[in-house]
Amino acid sequence: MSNPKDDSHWRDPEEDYFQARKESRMQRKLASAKDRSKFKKTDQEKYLKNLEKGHQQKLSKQEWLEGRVISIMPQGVIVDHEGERISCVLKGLMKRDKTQAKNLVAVGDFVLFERTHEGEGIIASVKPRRTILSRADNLSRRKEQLIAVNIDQVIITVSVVNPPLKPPLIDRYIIAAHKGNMEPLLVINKVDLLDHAEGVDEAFLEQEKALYQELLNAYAVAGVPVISVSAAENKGLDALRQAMQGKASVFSGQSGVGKSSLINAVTDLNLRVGETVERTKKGSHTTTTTQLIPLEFGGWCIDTPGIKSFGVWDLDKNEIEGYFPEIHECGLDCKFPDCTHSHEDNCAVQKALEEERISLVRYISYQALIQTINEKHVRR
Ligand SMILES: Nc1nc2c(ncn2[C@@H]2O[C@H](COP(=O)(O)OP(=O)(O)O)[C@@H](O)[C@H]2O)c(=O)[nH]1
Ligand SMILES: [Mg+2]
Ligand SMILES: [Zn+2]
Repeated sequence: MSNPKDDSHWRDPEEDYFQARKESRMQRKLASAKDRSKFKKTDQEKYLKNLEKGHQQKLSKQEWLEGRVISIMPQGVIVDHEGERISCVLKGLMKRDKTQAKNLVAVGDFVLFERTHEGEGIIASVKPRRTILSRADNLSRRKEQLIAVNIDQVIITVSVVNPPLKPPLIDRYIIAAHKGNMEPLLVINKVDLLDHAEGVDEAFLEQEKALYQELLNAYAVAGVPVISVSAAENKGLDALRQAMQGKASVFSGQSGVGKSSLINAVTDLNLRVGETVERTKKGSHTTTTTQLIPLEFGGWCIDTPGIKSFGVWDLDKNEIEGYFPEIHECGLDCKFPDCTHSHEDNCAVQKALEEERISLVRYISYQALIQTINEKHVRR
């Protein structure tokens, strides 16, 4: 975690723009103040004195306080300042900065703010973000949506049986974590259901068990840590706590996998469980908001409301193989340097698949990602 007290990197989004405008305005005012035809001498001195005072006030930068954005609510941006909750608005000029119109501030941001009233303030600047978890905007896929920033690890939460494992989604989250400069951690929840699930088809259960085993092997090979847990039966929770200690983690994954249940189980919190997407006449919305929660054993965590689909923001076809290190490594032995590992002769990846040195699940997810990007390019 970077030190929030180190203010050498604070960026004022208005500074350059503001400074340039202000200087030229000041020069004009000084010039007109010096114009004897407009001012009597005493007025002139008074004016220059005031001007100087104003300038010094600007330099002293009032009383800036540091804080961290813990949630973004309709009524304001909630900032944690030494344990106190401050409801903040954004300084007007920040809002006009069109280049970052979306997500001017995000959960996890370190900000400088000015206190206006008891429990209220105005955010003036945002510290550069160390890590970013984002996704492609649901509708357009042309916009980046920030989920959380300055987070150390993405806890990719999945469940077995209900809802069942979805490997391609796991891989998309892993890529998003790496791209955003974070560590991925795969948490497989509801393992109790593998032993005794009621009303579940036997064949489906066997298939799910086999997939579960394959994922354990596949991610060991791919270098992604995996923890198997059961929030219902308190299994694996110590290992999860240990992995979260002293870090900021974001729980990501489909709704219903047990993110809120797991956070409740490792902390003494009481987040609402079973919260699903609500459908209204105006469309659907989730009742929960993304929130940064301080952990009593050290660190922070974020529970995210259900996301129906997850697309990796700004993913280039050429970088995909790099996120599948086991495929990339095998691919070095293919006959053709531009081998797509799909139909070519002497493809080392195909050979490794046959010999089960590469997981079929990871391979399918790799090909699916390439396919999605190919389709996107055709549509454009
Ligand atoms: N069998 C079983 N059910 C669980 C487990 N963890 C959570 N659930 C149930 O799964 C449902 C969804 O849990 P929730 O925490 O709201 O999931 P979220 O949408 O990811 O936050 C709830 O009905 C939970 O009781 C578990 O380890 N085993
Ligand atoms: Mg939840
Ligand atoms: Zn190949």
